[in-house]
Amino acid sequence: MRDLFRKRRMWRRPTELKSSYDVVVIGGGSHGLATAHYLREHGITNVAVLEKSYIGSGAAGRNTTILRSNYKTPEGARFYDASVKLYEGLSRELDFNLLFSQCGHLTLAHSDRAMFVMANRAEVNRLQGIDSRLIGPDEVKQLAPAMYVGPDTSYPITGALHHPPGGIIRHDAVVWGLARSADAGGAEIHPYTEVLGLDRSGDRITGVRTSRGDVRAGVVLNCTAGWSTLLCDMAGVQLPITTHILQACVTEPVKPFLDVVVVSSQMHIYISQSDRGEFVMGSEIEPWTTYRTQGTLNFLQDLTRHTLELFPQLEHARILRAWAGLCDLSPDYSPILGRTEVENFHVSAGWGTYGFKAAPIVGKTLAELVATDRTPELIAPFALERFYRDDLVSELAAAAVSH
Ligand code: PYC
Repeated sequence: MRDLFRKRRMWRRPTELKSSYDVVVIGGGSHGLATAHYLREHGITNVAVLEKSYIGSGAAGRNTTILRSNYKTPEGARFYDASVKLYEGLSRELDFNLLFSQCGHLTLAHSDRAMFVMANRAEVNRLQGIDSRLIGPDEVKQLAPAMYVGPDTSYPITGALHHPPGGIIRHDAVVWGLARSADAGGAEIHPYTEVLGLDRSGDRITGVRTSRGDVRAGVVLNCTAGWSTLLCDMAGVQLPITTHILQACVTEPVKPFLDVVVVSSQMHIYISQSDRGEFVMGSEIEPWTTYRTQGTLNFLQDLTRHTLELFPQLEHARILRAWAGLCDLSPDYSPILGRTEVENFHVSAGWGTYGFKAAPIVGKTLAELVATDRTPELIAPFALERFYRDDLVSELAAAAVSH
C-alpha cells in the first residue's frame, strides 16, 4: 500500500560521477537537456548533464515562455520555424503535457516606419512558409478586444505583425519533460555539480573538472547561458559575447481576458496571460553588463506605466513576483551554435532573449552534430567562425523588444 503513495521521481537520484562519459553536457537547462534527450535517437546514452545549481535554474526557468518564429533573416526564421514545429509535437513526444497554447503573437506597430519594417518581416516569413502577416488596427482589436487601441495614447496603434503559430508554453514543464526523457534514455543528470576547469590536450578537451570530481569526456558541450564565456575561456575559446540582465514580472491571477501574446518594441513590453490567469510581462534587456540578477524599481515603473496604457483594467492587479535572467548578446544578435576551434568542444551560446524558443531544435541539431561529426545545414549560418569571415546574420530587427 505504501508503494501506491510513494511519489514517482521525474529522474533518478544522482549517483557518484563515473570516471568517463562519451558526452558531457554542461548546463541543465532547456538546451542541455534537449540535447541529452535527442542524443537518445542516435543511441548515445553514456551522457552526463552537469548543472551547477538545480535543474532549470538559469534562463530556462526565468523566461516569459513565448514561442515564435517570425524572425527577420531567412536563416533565423527557418531555424525558429523548425523549433516551433518540434514544440508542437513535444508534449506527445515526451508523454508530458507542456501546456502549449498556440494563441498567436502580435507585434504592435505605432508608426508608418514600423509598418514598413513589419511588412518586410512578414514577406521574409512567408517566403519561408511561416504564417505571418501585417494587419490593421481593426483586426488588432478583434484579436485582442480587451486591449486599448484608441488614438489618445502616447503610442497609437497603426497595425501589427500577426503570427498565428506563436504562443506560450509552460517553461518548467519543458525542462522537467526533457529531463525525464533524457534520464529514461540513460543520461545521468547531476545538479549541484559545478564545472571548475576543462583539461585540454592539443586540439581536444580530454576531461572536465567538477566540484564533485573529475571525469574524462569524449565530447563536451557548453549549453550554458550567462556563464558561456567563462566556460569557453576554460577551453581556450573566445566568444564575442556580453552578458546583460533581462527583467520580467507576473501579476496575481485575474479572470482571463487576453488570449494572444502582445508585444510592442516602442513601448518596450511583451505581455501574455498564463493559464493560471497571471499576466506575465517583460521589458528590454538592461544596457549594462552584469551577473547580478537583482531587479530594479525603474523596470517595474516603466513596464507598468506602458502596460496600463494598453490594459487599464490591470490598474489594481498586484505584482506577485519579479525576476531577472542572464542574457548573452552576440554582435549580430544571432546565436553561436555548433563547433569551435577545439575539435570536440561545441557550444550553444549567445542567445540573447531567444534561447528558450530554440531549445528543441538546438537539442536535435547538436545531437546530430555529435553523432555524425557533421554540422547540420540549419545551424551552419550560426557558426562561431562567421565572426572571422565577417558573414553576420543580423537579427537586430526581429527582437520582440529586447535588444
Ligand atoms: O523575442 O519573443 C521574444 C522575447 C520574449 C521575451 C523576450 N524576448
